[in-house]
Amino acid sequence: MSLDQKTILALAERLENAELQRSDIVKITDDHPDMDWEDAYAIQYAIRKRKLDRGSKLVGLKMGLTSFAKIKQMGVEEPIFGFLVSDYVRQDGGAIEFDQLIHPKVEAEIAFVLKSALSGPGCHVGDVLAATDFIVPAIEVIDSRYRDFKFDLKSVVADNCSSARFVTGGHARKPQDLDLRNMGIVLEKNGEVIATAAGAAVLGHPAASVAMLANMLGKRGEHIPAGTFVMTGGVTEAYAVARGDSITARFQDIGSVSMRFT
Ligand code: OOG
Ligand code: MG
Repeated sequence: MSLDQKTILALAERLENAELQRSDIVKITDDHPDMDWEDAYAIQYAIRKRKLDRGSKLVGLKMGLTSFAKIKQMGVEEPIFGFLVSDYVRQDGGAIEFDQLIHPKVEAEIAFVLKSALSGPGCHVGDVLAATDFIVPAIEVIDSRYRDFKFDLKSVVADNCSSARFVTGGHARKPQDLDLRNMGIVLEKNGEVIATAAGAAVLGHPAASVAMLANMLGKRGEHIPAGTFVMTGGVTEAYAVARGDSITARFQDIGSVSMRFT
């Protein structure tokens, strides 16, 4: 840790205010260039505590920057994780209030719901498949609190990995009934295809993303509890949306999810 507790809490407040007041800020490493990974996650956990203390419910976890498309788009090289709270949840086919967001982008993601807990180190794809209750499709709306989505890894970790909204739905399937590596995904905006991908876009196998999450949490003395909903990261690059846009993501074998920006 290079930052003291007071600074961690102040940065958490600054970032969460940027989210709640919909006003972007410059990346926090500009003021704190010596900030380390522990500081970055400490700020994220402080934002999580602020939300839970206010009555929000923790509803899942997410991995970010797990596909080559995302890594290339953002110019950063390592997967990261964040949390999902009830405030982010919207219904499948439902409205996303554009005015509550700064500069939203959408990404299609394969999500897992676990029936048993997972812990690292050494967690692998086999463990994840054995612990998975079912797989569902998701669309995540990311909305970096940083001006023009410009950040480095530590800044984006502190900002809860740009998390803003998500929708899940489709139809749940057991992992043994699916070919997760070859699962085709089509992302559409206003009825037009804007991106396509396969499950293997995420770390070679989307379950590898959940395993990596268990291993990253293991280093912190934490685990993924049974019942957790986990989004494994955007399979394609993220696409900017405007008010009035409709987004649909179609996933082979597990159905589709959609949202519209109003
Ligand atoms: C960071 C969020 C990454 C994903 O799925 O890769 C993420 C960002 O690109 O702003 O949610
Ligand atoms: Mg994402």
